[in-house]
Amino acid sequence: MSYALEPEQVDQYQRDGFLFPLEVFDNNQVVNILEQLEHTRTVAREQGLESELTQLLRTNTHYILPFVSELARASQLLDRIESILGPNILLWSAEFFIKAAHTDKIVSWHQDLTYWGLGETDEEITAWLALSDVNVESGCMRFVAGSHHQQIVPHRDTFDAANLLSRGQEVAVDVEEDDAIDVILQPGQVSFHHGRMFHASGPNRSARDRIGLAFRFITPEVEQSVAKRDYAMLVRGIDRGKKWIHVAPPTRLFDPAELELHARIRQDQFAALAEGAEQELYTAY
Ligand SMILES: O=C(O)CCC(=O)C(=O)O
Repeated sequence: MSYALEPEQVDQYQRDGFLFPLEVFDNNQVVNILEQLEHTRTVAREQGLESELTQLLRTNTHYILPFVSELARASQLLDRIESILGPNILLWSAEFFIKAAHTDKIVSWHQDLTYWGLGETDEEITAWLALSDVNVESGCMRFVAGSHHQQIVPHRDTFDAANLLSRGQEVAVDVEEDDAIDVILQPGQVSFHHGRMFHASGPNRSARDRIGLAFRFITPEVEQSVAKRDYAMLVRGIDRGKKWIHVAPPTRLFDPAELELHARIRQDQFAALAEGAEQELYTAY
């Protein structure tokens, strides 16, 4: 069975820079994913990794959490990604965006590609998986339709501690907030967005955690132009190029060698993320 997008959905993505809601995982699968996340927390506690857990969950989780790398390879997800990126697909990052119940944490207006060193490419797409009810009250993302047709606009760093982004970065241009679209998702649904999409999200005023898992897919043609080297996991097709260091899926939760590699990757990618920053970054993206 193919989960490929309809041509009209591809057109819609090209026109608007986003597409949602896509029914990707069912309720049982969501329950299973949340159990795996809970198990991850338990094991982190047992292994003395609790203080690092927020950071570990925020960046490149596909290199250390087997269930995340498996989810990324689900045909329900990849068939749809292939409709946009073509047959050869790399997973560059997988990141949990968790806003605890009644929290002021926000994400300011930004374009993802600004600090990744991947240029202005059209060959990067985020698939954001909702693992809880994601709505205005719980701090859903907001998109500005068509904003991906612009190049990367100047951003300024705010280093606001309430911001989930590394530099509290925000676009230094006016955003037509009244025209923004609320990305309301049920658990198991996914939204796609383009790497130059203007997007943001507000605080979680609800009584439950708002949990999202963002997968960043690229094609092998995308290039890292700031960091000396960069890494990705081939999840479909082939990559005959030499632009990416391929990393195999993790073998078990928090394997010491895989944790070491995860730290090295983060350090290598840091050059791109930190370029031009005037303060230390407090999260990775
Ligand atoms: O989860 C959020 O609220 C923001 C996520 C985001 O900015 C992204 O996935 O690019």
